[in-house]
Amino acid sequence: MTAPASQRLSSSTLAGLPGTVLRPAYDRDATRIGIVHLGVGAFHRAHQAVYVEDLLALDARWAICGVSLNSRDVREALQPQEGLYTLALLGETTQMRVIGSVREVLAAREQGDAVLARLSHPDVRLVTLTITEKGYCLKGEHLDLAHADIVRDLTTPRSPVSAVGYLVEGLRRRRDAGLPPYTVLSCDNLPDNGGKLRRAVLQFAERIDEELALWIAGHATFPRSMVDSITPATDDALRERVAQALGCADAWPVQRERYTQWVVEDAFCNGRPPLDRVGVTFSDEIAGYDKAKLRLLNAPHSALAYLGSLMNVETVAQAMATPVLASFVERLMRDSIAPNVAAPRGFDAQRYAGAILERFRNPAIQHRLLQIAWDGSQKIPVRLLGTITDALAAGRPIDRLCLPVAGWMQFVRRQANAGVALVDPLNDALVSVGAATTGYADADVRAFLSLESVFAPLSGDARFVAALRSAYAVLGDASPDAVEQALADA
Ligand code: CS2
Repeated sequence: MTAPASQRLSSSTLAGLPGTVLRPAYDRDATRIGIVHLGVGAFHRAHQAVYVEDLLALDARWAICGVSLNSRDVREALQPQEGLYTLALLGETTQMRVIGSVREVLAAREQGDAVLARLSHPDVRLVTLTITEKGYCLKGEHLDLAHADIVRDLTTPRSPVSAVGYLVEGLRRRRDAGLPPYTVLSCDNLPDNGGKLRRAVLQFAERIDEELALWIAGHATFPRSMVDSITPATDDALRERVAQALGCADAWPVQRERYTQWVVEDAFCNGRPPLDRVGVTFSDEIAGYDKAKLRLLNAPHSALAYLGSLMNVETVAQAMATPVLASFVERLMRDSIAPNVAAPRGFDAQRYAGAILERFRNPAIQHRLLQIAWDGSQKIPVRLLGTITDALAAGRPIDRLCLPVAGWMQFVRRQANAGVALVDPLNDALVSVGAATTGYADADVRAFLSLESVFAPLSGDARFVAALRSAYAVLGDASPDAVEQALADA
C-alpha cells in the first residue's frame, strides 16, 4: 500500500513506499554514530552520506551526526523525518533512494554543547567536513587570524562557532579525557584540503595551548580527499517529483548525477572505515587528483557560470548546447588547462576532460549557472589562478585563461549595477568595486586587483595584469553579443 502524499517521510512511512524506491538495507536502530560531519548541506547528503549508507550495511559503527554550523534549516527539515531523506539519482531514468545514514542533525548555533559532546564521544572516530572554501577562514595558505569568527573563537575557545574552533575544542576534550583523537577528513574543493585544514587547526591550537597543538600534531591525521559529483541545488520541482515517486512528502530531498567519485588519502589515526568496499579509492597520490579535478572540472564550471550568465544562459547543459560556449570551454580545458595539470600516475588529462564534457552535456541535469557562480571570490583563486601561475612559470600562454576571470569581473559589475547582491562572503567589497567601475579596462581591472585575498600575489605580475586587461576589454560592454564574439575569437 502506498502512503498518502499528505504524510511525511519517516521510519513509519518507510515500509509503505513503492517497491521502486530504494531504502536502507540495514537495521537503522542498530547503528551507532561514528562520524561527525560539519556542514550537512546538499553535497554531503548526496555524496559522502551515500557511501556511508552502503557502508552501514557492512559495519554498523559509522552512522553520521550531521552538523550545520550556521543555520537550523537542515535540522528543521530532517528532524521530523528522523534524518531520512531522498536522493534522486538523475540519468535517463531517475532512481529514488531513501538514505538513512544521517542519524542525528544538530544546529551548532543553538546546540553547541551537543556538538562538542558528540565530538568527544569515544564512538566518534572520524570527523568529515564540507564547509565550502570560505568555511576554512584562510588567508592564502594560513589561517586568517583577523577573521571575525577566528578572533571570537580565540577569545572563547570553549564555546566555538567556526569549524576550526570546533575541531580544536573537540580534540582538547578528547585529550583531557584520555581518548585518542579523531581523523579529520576535509571533503571540500580545495587543493591540499587536508594539509590546509591541518595547518589551520595547528595555528589555532598553538595560540590557545601549545601542548595541545603538539598533541594534535603528533596524534591526529588530516587526510586529503577529492570529491566529485554534480549536485544541483534542491528546488520545488524536485520536491514535487519526490512526493510523486514516494507518495509522501520529503522537506529536503537532494539530487545528483549518477557519476560519483571519492578519493581519500590513506591516513586514518583512529580506525579506518572500510570505505574501499563501497567504492571509495584510497590513494597516496591525492595531490594530483584534487588539482586535476579543480582545474579540469571546477574551473570550466566557473567559466561557464560567468560567461554563460553574461549571455543569459541558465544551466550548464544549455551552455553546452550553445556552440560558442561549448567550443570555448573545450579549448579552455584541452589546450589551456590540461598542459598545466601535473598528472597523477596513469592519468590521462585529455580523456578526463572528455568525460567531464560529457557530464556537462547531460540534459537530465538542470544545474543552474547562478548556483556555480556563488562564492566567486573564494573559487577563482583555487580554480583558475593556480593554473595561470603555473602557466606563467612555464612560459605558456595565459590569454584564454584570463577570459573567465574577466568574465567574473564583468558578472560582478553587472550584478552591482543592477543592485543585485552576490552570494559571496566578499559581497560588500565586490559590490562597491563593481558599482564604481567605468567600463574602462585599465581602471576597472586595477580596482578588482586591489582585492588582495583574491589576487595576491599574482596581481604584482605585469604579464597577468596586461592579459587580464585585454580579456576585460575584449568582453566590451559584456552584452550577450559582445561575449559571444569574444568567445568565438578566443
Ligand atoms: C561546482 C561544483 O558549484 C560549483 O562551484 O563547480 O559544486 C561541482 O559541481 C562539484 O565540485 C562537482 O564535483
